[in-house]
Amino acid sequence: MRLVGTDLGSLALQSLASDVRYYLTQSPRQLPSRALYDTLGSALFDAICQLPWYPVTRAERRLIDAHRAEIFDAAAHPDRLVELGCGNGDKLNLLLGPRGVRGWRLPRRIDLVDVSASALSAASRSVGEDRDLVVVVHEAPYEDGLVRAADARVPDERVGVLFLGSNIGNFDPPGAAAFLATIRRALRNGDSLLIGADLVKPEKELLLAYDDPLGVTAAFNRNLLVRINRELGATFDVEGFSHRAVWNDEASRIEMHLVSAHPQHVDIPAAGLALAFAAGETIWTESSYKYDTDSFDAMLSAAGFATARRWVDDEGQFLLTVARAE
Ligand code: AVJ
Repeated sequence: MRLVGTDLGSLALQSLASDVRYYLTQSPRQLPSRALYDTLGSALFDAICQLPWYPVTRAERRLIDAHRAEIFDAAAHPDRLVELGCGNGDKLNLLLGPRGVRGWRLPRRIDLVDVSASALSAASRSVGEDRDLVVVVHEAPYEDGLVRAADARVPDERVGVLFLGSNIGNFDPPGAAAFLATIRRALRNGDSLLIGADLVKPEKELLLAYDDPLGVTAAFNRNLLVRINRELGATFDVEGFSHRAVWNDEASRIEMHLVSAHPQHVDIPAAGLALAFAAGETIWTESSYKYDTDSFDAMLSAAGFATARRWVDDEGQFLLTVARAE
C-alpha cells in the first residue's frame, strides 16, 4: 500500500476554538459533536461500539458481512472509495473482505476522511495492510474531505462514497438533506453511496444505548470538556457537569447534553470567552436522529439518489442502503 496525507494539527486547533466560540454562545449553549473525537474521545467511542447496550455498530457490521458481494454489485464495483467519518476503519475492513481472496475485485484507491488524527492513522494502517491499494487520508470535516477526494478524481473512474455508522444521524433533517445533496453534487451519474442509518426503536432501548450502565457514554460526552480544558486552556469543572441523554420523540432524535450541577464561571482563553453557567444549565453536545425506512428512502431520492438495494437486520435495528447517483 501507499499512504498519502497532510498534517493539519494547528488548523484543527483553530477550528476547535472557532467552533467553541460560535456554538457555546448560542442559546441554548451547544458544542458540535465532531469535537467529541480527540484521541481519548475516539477510544471511548470505540468502547461504546462494544457495549451490549449499543446495537448500532453490531447491527451494521452483520449487514455488511452478510451482503458484501451484493453491496459491491449494487454499487457497480467502484474504482475508488471515499469514506466519510471512517473512524478506526473496522467497517471498511469488513466491507473489503478477507485479505488475499482471489477473484474479488477491489477498488484501487481509498480516500479516508475523518476529524480524528488517531482514528485516521489506525484506519489507514489496517485498511492498507496486505492489500494492493492506495490509501489517502484527509484530516478534515466531511465536506472539505469530500471536495479534496473528488478533486483528485481521474476521468472514467467510478466512485463509491461510504457514509456508515449512522453518522448521518448527527445532522438535523434540513442539514441531512443539504449534506446528501452536497455528496450528490460531488458525484457523477453511475457513482454510488453506501449509507447506514439507525432505525427508531423503543425509547427504553435508545436511552440505554446513550446512557449505558458502565458510564462509557457519559465519559465520552464529558471528555469534550476535558479536551477543551487541555487544548484551549479552559477551566471547566469537569466533575461539575453530568451526562444526560434524552429521547425527543417529536424530532425523532436522541440528544446528549452536559448539565452543570452548580453555578460556575468558565474561562476559555484560546476562544476568548468568559462564561457564567447557572445551576442546571445545559450544553447540547449531540443529536442522533433515528429513521424509518420509507422516510430515509424519500430523503435519498430528494437528494438525487435512487435506492439500488437496501437491507434491514432481523431485529429491525438498522438500515443499510446502496443508492445510485442518477
Ligand atoms: C457515531 C454519531 C453514529 O450517534 O450513535 C454514540 C455517536 N454518541 N454514543 C451515534 C454516539 C453517543 C454515534 N455516531
